[in-house]
Amino acid sequence: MAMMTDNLFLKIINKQIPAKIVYEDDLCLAFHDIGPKAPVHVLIIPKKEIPTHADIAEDDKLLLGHLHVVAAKLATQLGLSDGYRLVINCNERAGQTVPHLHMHLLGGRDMTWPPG
Ligand code: D5M
Repeated sequence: MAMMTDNLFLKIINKQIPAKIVYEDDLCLAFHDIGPKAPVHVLIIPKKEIPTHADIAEDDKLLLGHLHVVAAKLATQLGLSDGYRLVINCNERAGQTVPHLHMHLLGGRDMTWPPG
């Protein structure tokens, strides 16, 4: 699927469209994916507008670390202590469809490797 031209996730951050939010703070938001690929599939996004992983800058180090801390806490809260996967798709060839950096937190089933 092609990358959207519209930043849908900014609309979720600004509460212009609904989402099943599981965590929010000043820096990030986490909500259930609308098309879950596992029993648990949550997206963790920065509130800062960063289109893709390739756009991460030196100044974003603390923010990116924060997203990982939130992901680890959510994984525990959502019952994924036996295993989970974090995925960031970067650009269309890797499957990114929404032009706002997002980390997929997937779990609740056995995973295969390598991913498709
Ligand atoms: O992942 C983009 C993900 O965003 C994909 O798994 C579907 C999800 N998505 C799209 N629209 C919504 C809304 N409105 N709510 C929740 N989740 C949504 P990518 O890595 O870009 O393919």
